[in-house]
Amino acid sequence: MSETSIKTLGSSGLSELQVRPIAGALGAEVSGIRLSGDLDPQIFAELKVLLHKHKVIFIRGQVHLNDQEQEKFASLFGTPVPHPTVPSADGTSAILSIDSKRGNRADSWHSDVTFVPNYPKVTILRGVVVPPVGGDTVWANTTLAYETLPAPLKIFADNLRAIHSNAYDYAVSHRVASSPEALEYRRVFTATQFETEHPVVRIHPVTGERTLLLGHFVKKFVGLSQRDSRTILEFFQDHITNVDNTVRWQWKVGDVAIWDNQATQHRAVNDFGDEPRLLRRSTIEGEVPVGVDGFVSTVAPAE
Ligand SMILES: O=C(O)CCC(=O)C(=O)O
Ligand SMILES: [Fe+2]
Repeated sequence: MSETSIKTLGSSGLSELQVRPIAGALGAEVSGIRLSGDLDPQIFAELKVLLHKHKVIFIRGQVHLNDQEQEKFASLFGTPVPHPTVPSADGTSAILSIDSKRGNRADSWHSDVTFVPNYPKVTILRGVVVPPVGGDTVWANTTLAYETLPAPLKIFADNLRAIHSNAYDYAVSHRVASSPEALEYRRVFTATQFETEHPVVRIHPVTGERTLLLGHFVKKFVGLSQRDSRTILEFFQDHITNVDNTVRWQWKVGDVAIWDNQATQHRAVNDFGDEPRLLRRSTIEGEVPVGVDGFVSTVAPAE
C-alpha cells in the first residue's frame, strides 16, 4: 500500500499527516501528529476524516500523554462517558483501565458497551504497559461485512433486531475465565444489568453506510428461539471476523488506537500469559442507532 500525505495549514503553521494503510479491509497508521487537547482544529478535522475512512487509526509515540491529557484529547470528539458499571481509573475521569492483572482480557469479539442505546461512537486506547510478546488487538470492519453479505442475507439482516446485554452468556464466547481476578471483574461488570434492543443493521450517522451491529453482548434475536439465535449469531460473527476482514496491531508503549465503534468490532489476543498489560481507554458518547426501516434502538423491557 502506498503512503499518502495530507497537507494542512493550521494556525500553528504548515503540518503534514502521513497515512499508511496497514491492511486491505481497515486500519491505517497516521504519523506526523502529536495528540493533545490543543490539537489544531483543522488537523483534528483531518484526523476525523481518516477515522471514518479507515475505521481504526493508529498513532505511535504518544508517550507524552497521561490520563488527563488523554481525556482532553478525547473531549475533542464529544462527551467522554465512563463505563456504566466498571469504576474509572482514578475515580474522577471517564477513563477505564484495561488491566490484565485485574482480570480484564477482552478476548472475544465485540463493539464497546452495545448493551446501552447510545453506546460509544469512538474509543481511544493508549498503551501504557505492553507485554514483550503477544497481547495484540484485532479489529474487524462491520461495514464491509455488511457489504459482502449475499443479497438475500442483507434483506434478512435489515429486518432483524437483537437484544444486547452486559449479562450475556460469557461461556459461549470466552475461554472459561476462572481466575479470581476474572471472576471479580465479571461480578463488577454485571452488578447492574442493562438490556437494549438494537437493529442488526444500523445506518452510520456520519457516513450513511449500513453496518452490522452485533458482537458478544448479543443475548438473542427478537422473535427467535435461544437455539436459533445462537446459530444465526455464530454465522454473522464468523462472517464479520473472517481474517480477510480484519487488521491486527502489535502494541508499543505510547501507541494510541482510535476506532469508529459504530463500524467495527475488536478483541484482544489473549496469548501473553502472566505478563502485565495495561491500556487506558476513553469512550465518547454515541448517537442512538436507527435501522434501515427507521427502528430506533430502545432499552429492552424486562422479560
Ligand atoms: O485489550 C484490548 O486489546 C482490547 C480491550 C477492549 O476491548 C477495549 O479497550 O475496549
Ligand atoms: Fe472493547
